[in-house]
Amino acid sequence: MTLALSPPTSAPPVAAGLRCVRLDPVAWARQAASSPRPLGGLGWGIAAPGLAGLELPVLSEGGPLVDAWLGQGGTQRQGRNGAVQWQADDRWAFGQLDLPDVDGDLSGVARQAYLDIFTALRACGHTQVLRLWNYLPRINGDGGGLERYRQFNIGRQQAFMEAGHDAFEGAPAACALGLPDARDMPGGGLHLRFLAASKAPRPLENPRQVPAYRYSSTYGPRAPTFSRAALADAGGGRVALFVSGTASIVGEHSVHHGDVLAQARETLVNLQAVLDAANARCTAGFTFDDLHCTVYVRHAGDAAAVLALLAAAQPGAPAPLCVQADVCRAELLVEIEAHAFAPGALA
Ligand code: 3EB
Repeated sequence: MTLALSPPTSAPPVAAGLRCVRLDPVAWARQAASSPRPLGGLGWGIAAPGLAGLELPVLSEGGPLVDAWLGQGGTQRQGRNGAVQWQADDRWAFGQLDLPDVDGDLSGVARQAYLDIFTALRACGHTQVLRLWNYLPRINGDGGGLERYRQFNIGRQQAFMEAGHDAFEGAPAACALGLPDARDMPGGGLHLRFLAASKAPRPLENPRQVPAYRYSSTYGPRAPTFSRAALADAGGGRVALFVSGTASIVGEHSVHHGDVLAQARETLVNLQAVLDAANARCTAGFTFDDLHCTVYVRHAGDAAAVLALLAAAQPGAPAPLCVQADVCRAELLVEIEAHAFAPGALA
């Protein structure tokens, strides 16, 4: 008898080292039950076994999926510190924190969330953050005298400084997006995800932009705490590039107000500048086609035009994920983040 086996379309390679695979929910469940188990994942539009979902509408074809982060394999440890749950192997850790929404000042919640992350990093033995993902509801809303994103930035920077982590140069690659207003939904609160290692990554900046941690008080009393990108050794003779959320900002100012296509084009120029910065610091020779992108659009109706522009810039790349989310400045209509892996070494 012949068994009809489904093709192993989303089966991850067995190669050693850090990698990320985009899995449909069925493939995620299979991967979560086999070896190596993922260190963790970002559940785009879904909650799955062992995975708190990010309740963002998925606009790209294929629907909800999971970005699964796989590490060394081998022995895994897991733990809980404060509100953080983490899973680690000998080289990497992935953690998540999911808190209920608050209506009042977010700065205290953000500070405590980050202090919990730093405690978890010490507990799991991988104290260096490679990448952070931040999601909060009503990011552009008023939290009581100050925009909620700006309150978040106050608490985040405070925690970095209190815990002795670099709040300026050397801050991790990150993104910060708004969830749809969903106070009554289980997924409506603060959601943080992080990937960490024992060795600090190499932070990168974009010469077209002021470092975000040096933004003036025009954009809030405390600056956001992130670098434009980071390079890290991914094992197996490969380099990992983590590109932070990238938008239509030149210097420190948002440009092309009200014009999503012009914003998307400016974002691509910024992404190229980050690729150039990366290629000056490693031998990988990253190109646009290497970028596994996630596209955030404020308005669902803008997705098709932005995706067409991106597809033209990276004809050889895997199809990007596109989700609807609020971007952290009210005038920004689109933001793109990415990760890439390529053979090479840090230089
Ligand atoms: C910007 O360049 C756009 O607060 O962690 C991008 C990436 C943005 C990360 C963050 C914010 C963050 O300022 C917004």
